Amino acid sequence: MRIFSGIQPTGAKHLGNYIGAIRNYVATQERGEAFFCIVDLHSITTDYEPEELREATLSLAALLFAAGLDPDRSTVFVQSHVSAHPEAAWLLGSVTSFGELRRMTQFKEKGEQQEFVSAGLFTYPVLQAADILLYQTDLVPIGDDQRQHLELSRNVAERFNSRHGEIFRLPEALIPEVGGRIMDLQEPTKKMSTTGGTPQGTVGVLDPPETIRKKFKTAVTDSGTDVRHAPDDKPGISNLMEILAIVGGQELSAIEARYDGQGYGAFKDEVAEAVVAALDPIRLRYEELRADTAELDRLLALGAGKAREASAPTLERMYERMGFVRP
Ligand code: AQP
Repeated sequence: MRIFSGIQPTGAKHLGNYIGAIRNYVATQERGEAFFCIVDLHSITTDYEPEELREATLSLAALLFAAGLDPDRSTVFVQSHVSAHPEAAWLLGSVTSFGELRRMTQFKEKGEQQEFVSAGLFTYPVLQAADILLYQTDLVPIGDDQRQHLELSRNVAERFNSRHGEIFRLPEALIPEVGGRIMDLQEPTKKMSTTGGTPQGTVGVLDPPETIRKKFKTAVTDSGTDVRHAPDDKPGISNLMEILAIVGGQELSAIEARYDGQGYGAFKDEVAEAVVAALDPIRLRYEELRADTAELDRLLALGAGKAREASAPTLERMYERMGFVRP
């Protein structure tokens, strides 16, 4: 089975990225041939600083290895190192309609936050479809916010297959039932986010323990005192319960039963400690790995080589089927 997912080197990765995506990269690498891509070409679709992009790319590579991606098992690589991605995106643009891109909620939401709305922000989902389809992907571990983009990738693949003959496998999303959309701790009706969240409500994967504890202590809770999973009525508590369920390996019903009649205080402390226990070893490993830039360069060069080899046959078939004269 082929597994693929991409993650942007923008800003500090947060607990939502960890629970919704990175944790599941680590779990799925056991299930088949896995490709994890640091999608730097996606990061230039909104305002960014070139120097920060360079640092964020290496930092994210170190974080992915620190979280448990095994370079002997998984192919971890940088998108811009594999030119098949933008080439395939251009070709797929011919089977993607303006109308379907205009319907993408992420484009609408991010477009509203930008003074300058780039063409790249609009065509971003086509590049994402290319990322996924080039690897004949079966499974895409992602958070719930990427559901619509994955659906678009499937539609684009189907359209290409019906116009030019079967080339692409249709990928399935793997979205966690619990933890697929971690919410901001200060505004629990909004998802935890790099660009749209509150600083105090966004827990960084690399935050030191004291910062994590403070963020949970000040997390917004709901009226009442019962620890109950009811996302519509109690978004704050339900979000904290989902975090504990995932990082602490507990059932939501067991958490409800254990805190029956006890109020919020001890519960919030337990969530904070479970998150510290999950993230602190990652932060410590990250610091070691990030210090060795030469080793990171070596691992990324290895990943790029494997990714070029795996994606080349599909790109070649696309060109042939579309009628291009090949050199
Ligand atoms: N709040 C979240 N809960 C669960 N999963 C999430 N993901 C993102 N936010 C949450 C998942 O993380 C993966 C990588 O996302 P990305 O490359 O889009 O990284 P990002 O831009 O840093 O993520 P954000 O926070 O979503 O940025 P904004 O809001 O600025 O676009 C994806 O699989 C995503 O689903």
